[in-house]
Amino acid sequence: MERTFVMIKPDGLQRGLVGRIIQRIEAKGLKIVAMKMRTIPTDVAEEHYVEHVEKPFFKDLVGFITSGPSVPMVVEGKGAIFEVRKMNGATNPTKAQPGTIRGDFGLDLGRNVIHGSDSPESAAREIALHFDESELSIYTRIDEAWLYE
Ligand code: IDP
Ligand code: MG
Repeated sequence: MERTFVMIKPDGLQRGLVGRIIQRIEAKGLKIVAMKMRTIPTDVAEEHYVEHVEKPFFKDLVGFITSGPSVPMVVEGKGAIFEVRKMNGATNPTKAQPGTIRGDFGLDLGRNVIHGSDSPESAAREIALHFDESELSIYTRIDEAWLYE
């Protein structure tokens, strides 16, 4: 089953949104197979956002993402990568639709509450960067038969 890397950013945690965000992921039918709370070290943040290394906002982005605890997770399900991106909404919360996490909970481009991988390649890279294989739990959710054929 498809997997994606999702992370509630430090603003989401500080603002007490962790529970509501996890609730949306669970209610969608997506399965959380790994989750922890961790302040992301600078070298990991730089590697995570390596595609943006030349951008003017890179330093601020890394500074922000390492500024306090985040909640990284691995989420599994049919079309998980696309479904999470859709639930997260547009990168800029002022452009994100109501009903999306960023549209409902954010106001600032740099503080947009949540991250989701943008492709299968990014998902595999980000999962390996933030988790050891041993941290993933393989299990069947009791509602799975009611989610998919
Ligand atoms: P994404 O998170 O929707 O995939 P990306 O373009 O990959 O968006 O950018 C990564 C993160 O960098 C965004 O989530 C946002 O927090 C931040 N970011 C993107 N563009 C800007 C910008 O122009 N100024 C400041 N921060 C930005
Ligand atoms: Mg991105």
